[in-house]
Amino acid sequence: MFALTLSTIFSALLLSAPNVEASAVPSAHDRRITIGGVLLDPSLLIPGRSKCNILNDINPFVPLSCHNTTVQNNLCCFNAPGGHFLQTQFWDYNSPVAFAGPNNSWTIHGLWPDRCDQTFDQFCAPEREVQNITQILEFFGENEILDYMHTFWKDNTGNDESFWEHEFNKHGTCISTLEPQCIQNFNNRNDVVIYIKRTISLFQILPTFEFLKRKGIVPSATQTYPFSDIIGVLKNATGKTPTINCNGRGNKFLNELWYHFETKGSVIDGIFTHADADSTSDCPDTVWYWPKGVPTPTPTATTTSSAPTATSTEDKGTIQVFTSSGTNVGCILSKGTWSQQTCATFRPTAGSVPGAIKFTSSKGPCAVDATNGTLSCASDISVASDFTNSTATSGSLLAFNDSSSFSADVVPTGSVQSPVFVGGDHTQVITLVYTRV
Ligand SMILES: *C1O[C@H](CO)[C@@H](O)[C@H](O)[C@H]1NC(C)=O
Ligand SMILES: *[C@@H]1O[C@H](CO)[C@@H](O)[C@H](O)[C@H]1NC(C)=O
Ligand SMILES: *[C@@H]1O[C@H](CO)[C@@H](O)[C@H](O)[C@H]1NC(C)=O
Ligand SMILES: *[C@@H]1O[C@H](CO)[C@@H](O)[C@H](O)[C@H]1NC(C)=O
Ligand SMILES: *[C@@H]1O[C@H](CO)[C@@H](O)[C@H](O)[C@H]1NC(C)=O
Ligand SMILES: *[C@@H]1O[C@H](CO)[C@@H](O)[C@H](O)[C@H]1NC(C)=O
Ligand SMILES: *[C@@H]1O[C@H](CO)[C@@H](O)[C@H](O)[C@H]1NC(C)=O
Repeated sequence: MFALTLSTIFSALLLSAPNVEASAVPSAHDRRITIGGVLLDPSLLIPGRSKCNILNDINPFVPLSCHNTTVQNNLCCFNAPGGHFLQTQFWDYNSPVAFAGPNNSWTIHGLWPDRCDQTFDQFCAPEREVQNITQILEFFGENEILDYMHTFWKDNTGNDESFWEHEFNKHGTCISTLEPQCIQNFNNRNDVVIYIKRTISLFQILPTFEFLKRKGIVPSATQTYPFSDIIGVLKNATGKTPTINCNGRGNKFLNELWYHFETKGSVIDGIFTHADADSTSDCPDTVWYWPKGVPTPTPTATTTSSAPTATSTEDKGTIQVFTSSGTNVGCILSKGTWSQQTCATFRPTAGSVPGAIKFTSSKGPCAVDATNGTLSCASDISVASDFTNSTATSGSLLAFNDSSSFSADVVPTGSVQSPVFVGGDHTQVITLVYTRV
């Protein structure tokens, strides 16, 4: 009775809703209204309910998250302190094609709750962290969602499962309305499924590739775009300005996009409203929207050339460091440490097995220390370690012992040098990309 009435109201509120069959109408507990919203695919129905009075979500006197003027006591029905949400997306032009996702779609990064003051919490509940998202989804029979995630929620080093775990463990555990005591029928970690489905359903109403394409902005290796056009189109599509981050040479390549929201009620079954950004874009006035699967220009190439990397007779290059968010932060110094200082030059030579490579810097051969697992290059190293690589569009993604995850304790700034460990056990998980110069 209740549900029927509400579905009717909500269907009426959904803008540009196509003719919808009854079965595709979301239940009252899965309603979600956004500007330009579309009805959800039935496979995105949320396996859980909040304990909130759903009428609160449409009550104009109930505040939006981050807009309350009095203290809100029920944080199961009001997102706080993380009340500003970001649905974050990647344009992984720079990743190995197999890990970059479809060439005609941006891919999902995650759903992040920021505080209302531009800061954010992370890893809020170690006891709720999971290492089995694939099993959880399989347990719930969500094989379609799993397939979808392997297409659209891509880790740029190929470790999709650990990327999803990272997103839930770091960000999902900080959403107050998603805590187990807030879920009416909490069971078998349906909080994880809810996080995933809410993220995907927001992503689906934010088809960045389509938004841009409709205005004639498509990936190109020959033409740059005014950044104001890109941001203008996306602002027109959602009513609010997103945050866009660029990377690559000259920081000119579109790479990441954050759409901002505030909420009424729970992330489980409340309302998401587009919101102003809490951070500014870092792109220059003119940007590349570079096609996936096409090598980026070499440093000497002119901006109109898309010529692939020239093969020099004497191979040498830098080892660039990418953080788990896909951002290029500094590179490896000649001693093998990570820093934001001037990059060292490395010379690759054939490894001891086919497909492997070794590196030497000005300090000497590079090897992984057998006792503590750190990377170092020094003249007293007699045997350089073998690394393997997968060919990326603009370099080689390095792996040691079959893992492309490396890690460090801190992201270095200024003159700080962070030791680099093999494997992803330290706080800052990074990937290393050899880039020929
Ligand atoms: C990485 O591997 C590819 C294919 O195995 C190879 O062509 C390329 O030269 C390698 N990169 C380096 C730096 O050796
Ligand atoms: C809004 O609610 C949160 C959560 O109760 C509280 O911490 C914050 O102080 C409130 N803001 C205002 C302006 O009262
Ligand atoms: C994506 O790849 C397909 C197949 O290679 C190609 O036909 C299509 O033009 C590409 N689309 C874009 C947007 O680059
Ligand atoms: C996943 O891991 C969690 C926490 O370790 C556990 O409670 C849950 O039973 C596991 N689920 C499945 C389907 O394996
Ligand atoms: C955004 O919409 C306004 C108003 O319709 C229009 O004038 C403007 O050209 C649009 N901007 C872009 C970049 O599409
Ligand atoms: C790792 O071991 C090497 C060789 O003993 C040492 O030089 C280096 O400082 C160690 N690094 C760390 C981070 O412990
Ligand atoms: C390589 O990985 C395996 C399994 O993960 C591990 O047992 C082994 O110690 C690693 N080898 C080195 C040299 O790190």
